[in-house]
Amino acid sequence: MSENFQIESDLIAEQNASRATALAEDFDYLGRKLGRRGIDIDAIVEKARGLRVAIPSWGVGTGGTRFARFPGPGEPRGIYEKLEDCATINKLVRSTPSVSLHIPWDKPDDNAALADAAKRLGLGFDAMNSNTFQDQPGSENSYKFGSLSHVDRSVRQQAIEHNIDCIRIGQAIGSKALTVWVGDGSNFAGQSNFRRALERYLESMREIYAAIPDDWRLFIEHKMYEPAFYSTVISDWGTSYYCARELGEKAECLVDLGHHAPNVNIEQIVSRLIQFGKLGGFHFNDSKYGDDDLDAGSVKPFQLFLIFNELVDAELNSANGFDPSYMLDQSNNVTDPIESLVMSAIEVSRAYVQALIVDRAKLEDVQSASDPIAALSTLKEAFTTDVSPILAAAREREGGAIDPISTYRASGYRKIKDKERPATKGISAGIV
Ligand code: RM4
Ligand code: MN
Ligand code: MN
Repeated sequence: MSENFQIESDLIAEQNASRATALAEDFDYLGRKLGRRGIDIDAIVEKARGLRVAIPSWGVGTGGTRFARFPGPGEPRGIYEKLEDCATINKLVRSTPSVSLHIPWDKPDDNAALADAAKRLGLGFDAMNSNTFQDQPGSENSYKFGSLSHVDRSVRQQAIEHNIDCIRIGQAIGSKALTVWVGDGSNFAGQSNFRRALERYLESMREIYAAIPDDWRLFIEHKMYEPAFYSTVISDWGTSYYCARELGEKAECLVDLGHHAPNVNIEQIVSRLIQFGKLGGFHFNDSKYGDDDLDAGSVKPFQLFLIFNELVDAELNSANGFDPSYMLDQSNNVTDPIESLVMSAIEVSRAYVQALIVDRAKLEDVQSASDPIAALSTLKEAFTTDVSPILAAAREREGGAIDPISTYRASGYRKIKDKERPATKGISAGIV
């Protein structure tokens, strides 16, 4: 694998050199502007350097819809090539050093070899993702009518064992969490007994929880609909919170931004989960209608900022046990997935930095004075500040690119990978 093409640090340095003067000017200007508000720009850059967001192994493949998939050139043909692409994203943005594996889509043949390969590329492993929403070739039982909540004990057992398998693989490669999302639910009124289905789910999750190592976390990911369209077993954050509480301390709730009822106030849900000590993490993406899996920050950047406003508030108030884990969960259907993931990682950092520069003392004052206009303008002052120079400086100080997309394009990476990775029949990278 080592002889495969990688973007060299020299190219990044050369590309950065041509942008250094402009960045210095913009940084200087922003530094003075923030200085007038009593904010030290370098302290913000340091915080931005510390932000981490994981890349899902399936995200670097081109995704598709129910109708079609349009594969792009040079797609990764297996987990090792996916790791190469993840490493490329990290080289450019430096905030994505870990990969979240999906089992069985990216099940390693050899755990130790995979862990080694990742290490050589400067990567580690984030949460493991189990899959009991599809039947796997050769498996005895079908998930057509559910998995962890299925009426038949033997189907539940198979789903439980699969999750425990994911934990074992994760332990071998250095992961510290398991994310469980189930497609369980119903398509017709009366098809399922809501209460019993949840009882069965919990009973199964108790067995999985018992296999969670002490230094691990178990994330419960809720989703209101799809693939079940009448009801889902873990439909919302309330159900997720109830289950996490029932299971115990290591269980927490994971918020995927596309998994809610339309127009729901997600930032308030985030605040509630923080307050109740159960916010485990995020799957970032954006949407217009449902679980669209569009690029983070591409449709509703203000919402992303408001979510980070809650996260930063918790960070500054050292909320109890607050340590959420971040991942991008997108389906990149019409773009080069590397470019989409680079942009999305930057948008997540942007929302974080914008939230860091909110004048919190002022916000509290105007809240106490019941002054909604002043409250909104306090938030807007931060949201409308162009923090790009901070993001660029943070990347550069970490060895990344000032302009990641241009640098990526200048490297010719995709064209070279197209030659290196002749298409094999039946690649089904990404979400289909
Ligand atoms: C689901 C959910 C899960 C992801 C699958 C592919 O809607 O977001 O996190 O693993 O899609
Ligand atoms: Mn998700
Ligand atoms: Mn989803």
